[in-house]
Amino acid sequence: KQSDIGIIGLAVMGENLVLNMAGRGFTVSVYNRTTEKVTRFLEGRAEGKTITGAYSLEELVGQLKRPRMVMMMVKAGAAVDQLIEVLIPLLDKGDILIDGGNSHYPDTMLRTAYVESQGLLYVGTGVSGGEEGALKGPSMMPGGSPAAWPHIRPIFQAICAKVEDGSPCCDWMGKNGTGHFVKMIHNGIEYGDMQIICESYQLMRDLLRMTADEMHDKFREWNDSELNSYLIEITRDILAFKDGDGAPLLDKILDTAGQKGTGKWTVISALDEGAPLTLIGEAVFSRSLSAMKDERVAASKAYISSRPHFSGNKATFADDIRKALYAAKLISYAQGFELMRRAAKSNGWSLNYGRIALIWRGGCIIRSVFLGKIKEAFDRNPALSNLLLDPYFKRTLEELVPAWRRVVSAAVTHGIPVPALSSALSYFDGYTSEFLPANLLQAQRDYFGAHTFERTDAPRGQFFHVNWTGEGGMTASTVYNA
Ligand code: NBP
Repeated sequence: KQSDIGIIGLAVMGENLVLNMAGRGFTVSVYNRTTEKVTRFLEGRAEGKTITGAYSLEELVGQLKRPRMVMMMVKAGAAVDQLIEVLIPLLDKGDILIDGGNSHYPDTMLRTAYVESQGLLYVGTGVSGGEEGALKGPSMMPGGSPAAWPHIRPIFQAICAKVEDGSPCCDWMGKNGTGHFVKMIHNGIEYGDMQIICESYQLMRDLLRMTADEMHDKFREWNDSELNSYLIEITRDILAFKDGDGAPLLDKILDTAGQKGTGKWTVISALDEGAPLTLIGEAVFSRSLSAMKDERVAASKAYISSRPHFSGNKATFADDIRKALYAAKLISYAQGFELMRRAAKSNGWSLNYGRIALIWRGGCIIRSVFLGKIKEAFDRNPALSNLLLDPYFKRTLEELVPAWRRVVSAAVTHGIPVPALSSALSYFDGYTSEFLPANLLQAQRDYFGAHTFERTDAPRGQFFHVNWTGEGGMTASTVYNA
């Protein structure tokens, strides 16, 4: 009997995804480069399930129904290209190659074109939710050769997470790199959400001097509010977790953050697209600053700070922090969706933003009740240019802004760093400003480089140059946007 799908790579993600598929009634063939892992898996967690082992790629391909579906769950990068090269000659026209790893979307764009040129179909799919998601139902973001979707759909939509009404957290994102692009944005948003939660925690810990148990209670309350989400939930539980000696384990964890690069990719993409993704940018830089532990320790001794004590009402301020956190979250998602809109335009993709919000509602790290609000915003207006213009966002932000300003002001006066909460507020103030100081910027550019400017009293698109010093000529630069 032939298998429905073949999986290459039996590390944490591959193994759990295979068990998920088998649990949903699919037959799966598995292969791993280090073949002992195949035997170990078959004799262990896979025992008695509809899972067949293969000890070579030829054997794996020979075990599959047609059109064959081969899914790679291996380390992103060179391993994927090597496997593609070996697999192409083993597959036939119309067979489907799927990359379920965290590949960078420009790589997936190139691979899709290459694999399609060989007569095969290619899918790059984001899989989010870590180990538990892979086993119980991840959020899945496939994109690539459109003809592959009807074939992979029954399996993907069966194994993925579901929202309360049963809608699957998996849908077709679009052509070539869209799946991995949307997964990258998901990871960037994850960086932002984590950062604003961490800043809120620091404000409670260092400004309000709250204990871990008190903060645990706050996060528990917050998780029952519109902030209800996986990341708030795990933060609540982390704050309650005690070490062997009964003290909070969190207090003993070194404050240097690691990163694997997907946040950085998101910010690079924002810079390429000219999208102001300020909050996620600050989240990435904050991890970098945190990693400079030794320098920070030395600098903390060099600059003896005289941070004033907080003298306001703690309970009210803690609630202000909740509001600031929610406001910044609204901004972060508005910025993230804005980046998607721009990248879609420059790559010729048509992304369905409401569908993306729905897919992230379950299974993944950023799952939250709030994503339902984004889905509703795009249902109201699929062509919405910026989430801040949606009536729900507008009403909510107007309500939150006073508390948000109080939190950022107090953080600044008390010397508590809040790069994400404050940069999001500056973005909000900039986005909602009719006048920014870029008139001066344009004057400076014209002054030193004859870059020209538009005038408020002349039609847009008409460019002027002025001989500011009387010494320069009247020749304008042709590179207006330099
Ligand atoms: P890893 O990223 O640790 O990759 C290990 C797997 O890749 C092993 O099966 C290994 O085989 C295989 N492999 C390597 Br390394 N080089 C290979 C090559 N040249 N040819 C064939 N196989 C090769 O596994 P993971 O943590 O399960 O993640 C899998 C993918 O899913 C990654 O792209 C990851 O970024 C992504 N992802 C991970 C998570 C997570 O929470 N871990 C979440 C979402 C997405 P071997 O046994 O022979 O060394």
